[in-house]
Amino acid sequence: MSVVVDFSLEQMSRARVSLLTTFLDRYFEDRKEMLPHHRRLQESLRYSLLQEGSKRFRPVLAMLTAEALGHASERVLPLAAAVECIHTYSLIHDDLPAMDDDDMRRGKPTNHKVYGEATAILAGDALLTEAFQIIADQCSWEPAIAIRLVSEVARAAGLHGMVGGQAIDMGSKKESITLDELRIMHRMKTGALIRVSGVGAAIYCRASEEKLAQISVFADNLGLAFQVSDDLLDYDPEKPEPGSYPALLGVEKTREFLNELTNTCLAALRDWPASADPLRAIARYNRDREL
Ligand code: GRG
Repeated sequence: MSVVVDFSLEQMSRARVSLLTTFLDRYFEDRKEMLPHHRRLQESLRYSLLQEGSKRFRPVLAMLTAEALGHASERVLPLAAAVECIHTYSLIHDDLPAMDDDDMRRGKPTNHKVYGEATAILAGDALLTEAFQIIADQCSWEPAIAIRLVSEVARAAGLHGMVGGQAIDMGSKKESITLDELRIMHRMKTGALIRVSGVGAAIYCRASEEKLAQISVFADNLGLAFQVSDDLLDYDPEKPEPGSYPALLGVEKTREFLNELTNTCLAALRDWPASADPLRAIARYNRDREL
C-alpha cells in the first residue's frame, strides 16, 4: 500500500536540484582564460541554464525514477543534466524572433534580448550538443547503456520528438486543430523529453523490461498531462488561446482530461513499492498545480 506524500516540487526537490545545478555549474565552468567571444557564448548558455525560476521538472523526474528503483539520485545525474540542457536549448530557440518572438522568460529578458540572436542560436546549439557529450562521457563505463541512452534521448529531442512537434505547432491552424492532432503534437513537442527523463533513468538503473514498460506509460501520460496543466495555468477566459485544451474542450472537460491522464500515470505504478511515492506525488503535483 502506498502512502500519500505531500509533494511540493520546489520544496521537496531542493536537494536534488542543488545536485543538478552544482553538476551543470562545474561542467560549464566560467573560465576566465577563454577568448572573449567564446566566453560570451559560455556566459549566454549559463544565463539560461543556471537561471532561477526553472522548475527542473525533467531532471527531478529522472532522479525520482532512480530513487523509486532503489538507486541514489546521483546515479542518473548525467542524464538529468543532459535533458535539462536540451530543455534549455529548446526554450532559448523557441523565444527567438523567428519562432515565438518572446522578450521575457522566467521574469527576465530572454537570451537573445541579452546576448543577441546569433549568440542565442549558438548557445542553444552548444547545449544540445553538450547534452550528448555528457551522456557519452559520463556513461562510458557502461557502453551498452550509453548507446541506448543516446538513441532514446536523440529520438525524444529530434525529428520524431520535440523538434518535429515544434514544426507541427508552427504549421498548424490553431482555430481548426482537432483534439487528436493536439495530442500528437504535444506528445512530441513537450511529452517526449519528459518521457525520456523517466524511461532513460530506468534504463540507466537497469530496470526490468516490465518496469521499463510501466515507467514508459507513467512518463508518457505525465508528459501530456504537463502540457494540459500548463494550458490550464495559462488560461484566460477573456482571451482563450486558440489551439489550447481549454479553448478546445472548455475548462471542466480539460480538468477531467487531466484527471484521466493522472489516473493512468498512477495506475501504471500500481505495483511499485513505497519508494515510488515521490513519483506518484509528482503526478499529483502536476495535476494540482493550477488549483
Ligand atoms: C525550439 C526545437 C524547439 C522546440 C521548442 C518545448 C518547446 C519546444 C517550446 C516551449 C513552448 C512552451 C512554453 C510549451 C509549454 C510547456 C512547456 C514545455 C513549458 C516550459 O517548460 P517548464 O515549465 O519550464 O518546465 P521551466 O521554466 O520550469 O524550465
